[in-house]
Amino acid sequence: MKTYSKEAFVTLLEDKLTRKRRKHIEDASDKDLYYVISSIVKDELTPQWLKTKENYQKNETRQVYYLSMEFLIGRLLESNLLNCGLLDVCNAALKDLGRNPEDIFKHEHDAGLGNGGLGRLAACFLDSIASLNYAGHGSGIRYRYGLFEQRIIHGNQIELPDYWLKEEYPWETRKSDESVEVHFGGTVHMHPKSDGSLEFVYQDTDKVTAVPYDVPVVGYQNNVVNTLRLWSAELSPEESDILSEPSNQYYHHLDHTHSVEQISGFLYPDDSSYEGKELRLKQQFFLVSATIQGIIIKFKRNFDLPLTKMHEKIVIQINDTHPSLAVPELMRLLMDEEGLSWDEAWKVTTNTIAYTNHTTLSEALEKWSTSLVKQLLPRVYMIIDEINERFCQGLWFDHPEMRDKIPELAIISDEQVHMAHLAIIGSFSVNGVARIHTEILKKKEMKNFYHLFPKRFNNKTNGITHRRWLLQVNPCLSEAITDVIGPQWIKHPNKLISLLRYSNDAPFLDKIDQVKRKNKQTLAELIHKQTGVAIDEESIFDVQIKRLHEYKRQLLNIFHVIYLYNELKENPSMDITPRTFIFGAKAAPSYHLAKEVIKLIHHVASIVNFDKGINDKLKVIFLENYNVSLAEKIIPAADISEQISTASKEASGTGNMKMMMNGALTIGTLDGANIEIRDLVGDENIFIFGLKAQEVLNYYQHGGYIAKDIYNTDDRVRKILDQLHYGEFGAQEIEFKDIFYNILYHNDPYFVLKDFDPYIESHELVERAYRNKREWQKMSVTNIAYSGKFSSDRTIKEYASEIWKLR
Ligand code: 26V
Repeated sequence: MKTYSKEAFVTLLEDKLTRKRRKHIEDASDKDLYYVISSIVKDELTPQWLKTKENYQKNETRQVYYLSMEFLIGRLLESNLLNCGLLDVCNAALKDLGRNPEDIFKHEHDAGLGNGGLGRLAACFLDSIASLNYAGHGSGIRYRYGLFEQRIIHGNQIELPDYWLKEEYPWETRKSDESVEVHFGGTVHMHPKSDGSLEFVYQDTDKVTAVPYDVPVVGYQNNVVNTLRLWSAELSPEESDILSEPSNQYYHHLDHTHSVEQISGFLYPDDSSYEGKELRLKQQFFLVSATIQGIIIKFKRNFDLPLTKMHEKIVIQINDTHPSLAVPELMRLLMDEEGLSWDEAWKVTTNTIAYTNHTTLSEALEKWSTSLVKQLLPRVYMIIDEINERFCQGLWFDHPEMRDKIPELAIISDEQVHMAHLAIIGSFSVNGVARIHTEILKKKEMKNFYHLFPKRFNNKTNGITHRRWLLQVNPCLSEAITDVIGPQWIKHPNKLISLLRYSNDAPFLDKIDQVKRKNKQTLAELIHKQTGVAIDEESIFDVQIKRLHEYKRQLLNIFHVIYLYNELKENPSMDITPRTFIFGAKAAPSYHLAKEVIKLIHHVASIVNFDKGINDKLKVIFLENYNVSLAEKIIPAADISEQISTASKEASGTGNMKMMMNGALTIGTLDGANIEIRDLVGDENIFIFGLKAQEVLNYYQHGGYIAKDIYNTDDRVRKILDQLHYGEFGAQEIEFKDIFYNILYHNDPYFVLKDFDPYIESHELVERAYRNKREWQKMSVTNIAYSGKFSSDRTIKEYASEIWKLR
């Protein structure tokens, strides 16, 4: 891409401002500048975007499509400037003009088209695919409403709609000429054809037009621009014409319009429990059908190959089971629309689709009722049924040792379609997202499938884009790193390992310390502005930011805070390093216990933060509306990263990687990717505590443990729980009975009490370690040095070479 001098950039800016907004720079608002700079970036990248497409066409490049119901992309202006190589000059130009870049960037609405880890992973992957020069595209839904905006009122979470498209979204381009039609409902009729085969004719279906909106995905300074295609549901043009004709069916049509547009209406905000909602199934099919139709159209246009060879050029990675209808839909399109036989279509399908699993939580496993699938997608259901029949017969004849397992393995059983089974059976690769997670899939959750298809299973430990999560969000740390090891780490994050040579270098350690202090100061200002609470910048910033879920155990964290508070009340002169506990978390709107925990955190904050008796040694901060942009502010300032899930439950985690990369030390269980972090940095550079996965699984197998025993024997625990139950803890009118009962009478399903003591002990080690600043800085540098492995560049290279077979 072009380079500009500062002066040239200012001229460009002025020129654009007058032409696009009819303003001089002095009169331009930050929002004007936001739109104008975005437009400059778009102009810059458009030729490369076209060229990238042409290159793929000309070279008939093999391509991957990453299908996901969620892309949590956050803001794009700053990262696009960075990747186009324009960030420095833009910042310098703005500074000359007396403008603050941050004030401008924040006019972009944070695109929250995802719930959490799974959606953010998809966004990081797109960045790495483009930056590594791979031909890969994202395909998702252009929800009119993203993940809800969280407000807290008296400690209660309130959800507000996130109408992110209220104003123009400068990054998208509507491509109506590439629209396709998606059909729902109706009936299927079979007609014998002259060659003896059957023709399937659909009648009385509801037609929905899928209109693509393309968002550019800019590679890091490599002239590659790939595409994230987001589909929007609209009424078909003929049907919208009907609305303008006089008719006594007007309201009927209006109602129909509404139900069509609903399909891309909003993102489902629940990532903790599966609910068989018809609209969600419609969304899934809408995404899958539109995407695969688009793929087939392009394949026929760009490749000089028959569709029986589609898998030689195309691979479709499905992000969890949410897009697993890709299996029957690809079958349907190849057979009914393209005339392939069952066997030909099956060969293509099972060589094209690859599936990533992101959770072993049984409550998140997708199962759709057969009656719903039959009614909404009659032909697709016939195909699922046939896949199931053939699979079960194959088991019966080819695997007599598995005969008694057929009901467990079938796609259809108990009048439900088991989407994970469909995904495994219909794909050539099944991967977990961290080593332990994949092992649990192979040995436990998907044991029988692993027995049948051992070669299909593989691990791809997650990663994050170090460009956004280090280079962009922590420019001072990045500069300090570059000063000592040079800039190669930016293209080759593994080079961060050279930092180990500086883990005893006093000037470098001082520099790292200075940067952390500055980042903490900045966060402290934000916290003060948002919450009114003044925090001690010298205190340990102890951070837990992630969705609120019982298994992630924010409850264990707040119990630790209550414990410290109780100790300080008993012994106000106790010598502890001041701590600031920072939380950010959205609860699914219908997740009662999760909302109770949010309320508890606020309640504890309201007492602890204002108690003069503890000399400001503890502060509890809950930052409202945790999202990508807020994460970007918090992560560079973290000293401690809380990764304390019940072992075996967190598939990988990615926040752990982001904080490690920014020099925070992890306190965590041996779960998900924490294990791989520990393996690299060594026990002396991480705080590991608590039950191990195998111990947790053993307990589950034997009906859990007796939580009451701990309540009865550990005074600290009993005190905390009694404070919750009997309202002694601060205001009398607030009680947390549901939390109390869940722990004591539902037997603490996530082992909060069981891990309480080791957690407290581990925190004591943290506290002690922090007192030795030099040692702490060394540990911090060691963590940064080893974090290169967790760049999504490494992950994507593994996907590309082992699954996608891309050049
Ligand atoms: C689950 C569900 C359940 C059914 C209804 C809708 C819905 C929507 C999203 C989800 C997401 C659950 C899976 C998930 O987010 N897993 C997370 O994936 C991260 C990326 O691999 C990983 O780091 C986290 O450990 C894992 O919890």
